[in-house]
Amino acid sequence: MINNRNMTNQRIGDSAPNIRPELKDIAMNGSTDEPIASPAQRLIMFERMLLIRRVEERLGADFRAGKLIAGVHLYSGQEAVGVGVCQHLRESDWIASNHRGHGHFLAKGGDVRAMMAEIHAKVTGVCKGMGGTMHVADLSRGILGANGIVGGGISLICGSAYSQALQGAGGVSVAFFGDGASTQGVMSEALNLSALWKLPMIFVCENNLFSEFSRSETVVAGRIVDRAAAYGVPGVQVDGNDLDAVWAAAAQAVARARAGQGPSFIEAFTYRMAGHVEAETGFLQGAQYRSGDEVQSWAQRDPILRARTRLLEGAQATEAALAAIEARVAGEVEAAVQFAIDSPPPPPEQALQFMFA
Ligand SMILES: Cc1ncc(C[n+]2csc(CCOP(=O)(O)OP(=O)(O)O)c2C)c(N)n1
Repeated sequence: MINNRNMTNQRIGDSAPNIRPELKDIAMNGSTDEPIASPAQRLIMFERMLLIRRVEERLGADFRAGKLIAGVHLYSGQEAVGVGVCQHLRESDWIASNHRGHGHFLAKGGDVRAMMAEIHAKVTGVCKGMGGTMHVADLSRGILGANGIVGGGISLICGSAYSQALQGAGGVSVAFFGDGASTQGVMSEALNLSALWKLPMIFVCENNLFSEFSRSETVVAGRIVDRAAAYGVPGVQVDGNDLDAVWAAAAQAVARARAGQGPSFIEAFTYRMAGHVEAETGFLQGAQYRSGDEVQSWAQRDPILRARTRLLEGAQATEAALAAIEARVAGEVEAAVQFAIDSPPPPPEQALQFMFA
């Protein structure tokens, strides 16, 4: 049962020790009448999160081995946000992403082989090898794409939400962006317009506590979610490493958008387990911007391990069933990498094919 009255100034989460005080606060204020994902949905989401993690791990390893043509911004650690939100979306709904876009692409149902080939700049890639890691897009599945312009996806999603509002068919548009992007002017413009025109838009801020190598508190003034309140847009803060909490918050936001009640804002606290970009060790030259202890403390709150434990504790899956999923995902990733390696690069004449209309 979806309860929209929880959308204002609510905090949804699970008990979570060893975390920052404000997250503990969020974790302790869970409402009791949240909607709950079914066991079948939880299993689907577990598999999707695992696929994202294994893809990102493989891309990181392949980058370090010199097998990729560009640095990749990995989504490891943040999987519960993309998956918990996208589980509510239809293929015809739209999402827009940021530079950390592989996870959003896969969470929305993008094809892993076509994404892998795109990242390897092969003609079989989802953008024919012309876009690469920061432009994985598939319009046929409602994926407007990753985006190298911080905050760029927020304005794109405003446009798709406007078209959905005109169509009146209950479509929803979701913008995923980081805490750093929330400081861009475009977020205020989008909040204003979407509130004014009651657009079916959901702002999902993945607050992973860093903007590149700067801690969020040195870049962002105040609480990000409070910016939504200034425009009368209901907002929630959630523990973004808690799949159930993200799923519950997204259930309410999506229902509100489909019912024509306007935009919602979700600020999901999470942590990126990888570097800002896989190439960073080269240009940081040994400089540290976060401690090993901090990374370790977040590893203990791994969203995939937490989802796995809950499935087992709730008797919703057996070890054998989860092991079968893990083996299937490993095979899928291996097949995607092989597909990318075996595919040819784009032919030279393609370079001009998509330049002019
Ligand atoms: C308009 C713009 N400004 C600056 C950059 C450089 N830049 C790339 S990623 C990034 C940090 C973004 O931080 P955040 O939005 O929190 O996302 P995260 O990397 O933490 O996922 C910056 C400043 C850019 N790509 N585009």
